[in-house]
Amino acid sequence: GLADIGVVGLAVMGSNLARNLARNGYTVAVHNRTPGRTRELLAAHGDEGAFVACATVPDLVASLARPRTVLVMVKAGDATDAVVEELARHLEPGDIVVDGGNAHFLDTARRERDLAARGLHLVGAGISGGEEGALTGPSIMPGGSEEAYATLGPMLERISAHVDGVPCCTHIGPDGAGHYVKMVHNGIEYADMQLIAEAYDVLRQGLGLSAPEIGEVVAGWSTGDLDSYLVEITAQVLAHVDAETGRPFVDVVADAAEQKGTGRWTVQSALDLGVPVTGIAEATFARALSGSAPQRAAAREAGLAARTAGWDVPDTPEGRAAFVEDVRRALYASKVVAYSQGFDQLAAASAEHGWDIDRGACARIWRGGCIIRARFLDRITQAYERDPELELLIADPVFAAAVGDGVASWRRVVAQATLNGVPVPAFAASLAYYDGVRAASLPASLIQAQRDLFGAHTYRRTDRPGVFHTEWSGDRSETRVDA
Ligand code: 2AM
Repeated sequence: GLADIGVVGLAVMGSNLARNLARNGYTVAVHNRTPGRTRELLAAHGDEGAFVACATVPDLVASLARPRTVLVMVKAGDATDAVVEELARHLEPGDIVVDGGNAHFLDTARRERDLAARGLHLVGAGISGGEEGALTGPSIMPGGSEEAYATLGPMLERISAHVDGVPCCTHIGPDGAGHYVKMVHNGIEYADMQLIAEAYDVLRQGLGLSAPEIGEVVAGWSTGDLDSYLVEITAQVLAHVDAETGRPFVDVVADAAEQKGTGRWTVQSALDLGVPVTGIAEATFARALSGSAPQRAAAREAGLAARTAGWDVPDTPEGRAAFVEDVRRALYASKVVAYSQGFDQLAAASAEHGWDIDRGACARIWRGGCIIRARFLDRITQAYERDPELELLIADPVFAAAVGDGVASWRRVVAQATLNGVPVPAFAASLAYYDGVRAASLPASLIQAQRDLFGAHTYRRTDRPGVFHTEWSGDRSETRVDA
């Protein structure tokens, strides 16, 4: 019979998704530019299900049932354009091309327009979960048309992770919406990782704990609010000992974090939308700072030193336990703020592009399969069920109470870290955001006055309506300029 779906690009992600589809009973046509990879896949895993090896794109297209559905898993950028274009030349109206790579959402929107003009569907699908998730059940964020989702959705939902029997896959919205949500997912992942790293650093420097000791503390966090994949793997990493030196593994890993770009894209888009995603931005910048070897060397050589105040932690079991609990609460509060900011960005992008993104559904499909999977995403889904138009996640009663409970701890941790020269950019930025967004008044009044003085940019008044300008270089009289 004809194949249910084709997979083009059989590097690890493509191969594992093809295997996942085959293991779920689909007949999968597979093709790779270099035929060796196709042969290897069939030799190693051909017995897991029904595969149809295809030497060429026309062979692949000929082997598929209609409407034909082809999942493209090649490098983002030029390779995706080349493969999508070759497929488009051989497909027929109504057929569906799925880009499962990490494309920029604007590229996805462009490709969708190009294919739509030829009667074809392009679906940009964000896929999270790494190699393991691709094989056993990832979180999948498909964009594209309703019509394409009707054919594609059931297959993707079946191979996705499931939590409480609910698939971690839903139709996100038209054109680039799926890749956009995946991008913000990755941005949130940057923030989450940075926050955990800051908690580790504070425990290490504040209490003098070793990496394995902190690993035990972090493992204990898995039973509470912080229960998540990232916390779980952090405990594993911190417990790991380097075989060669016998030292804790994190002590032999170079402290220069790399990035592939989705965090940067998230922040770039947030700047365009005017959404303050300070947790994600600080996490992205922290990676950049860590990798700025010449600047770090120059700062060390210049002797830029912290004049530290000393840690205010009673050297008793109770005092140390209280400090650990402060760090745990600071981490949770910062994390809630970082997620709140990310969901704010989703709302702004959805409004800007007319995508109608359901934020509760995004939280729901992130509960399993993906890197930020966590128990607390259930609470986010519930918050958006209570109020689908929720203006601010931390204004939801449950989250407002949770953050409120942690705020004293949060302030103590940021203050102590700052007094002792330990950088906590994401903790501090999240706390500053919290204080900014809840403030009854902000010094933005002074900014507006400054802008009016140097650029006649005008201002509004607190006591009456209208737009005003003061003649700063003249008699300082005020005129209403909107009348
Ligand atoms: P290859 O095995 O022939 O290199 C990840 O690099 C995947 O993308 C691989 O399957 C790779 O195929 C594929 N790929 C990269 N560039 C490509 C291109 N221009 N055309 C087709 N496949 C490409």
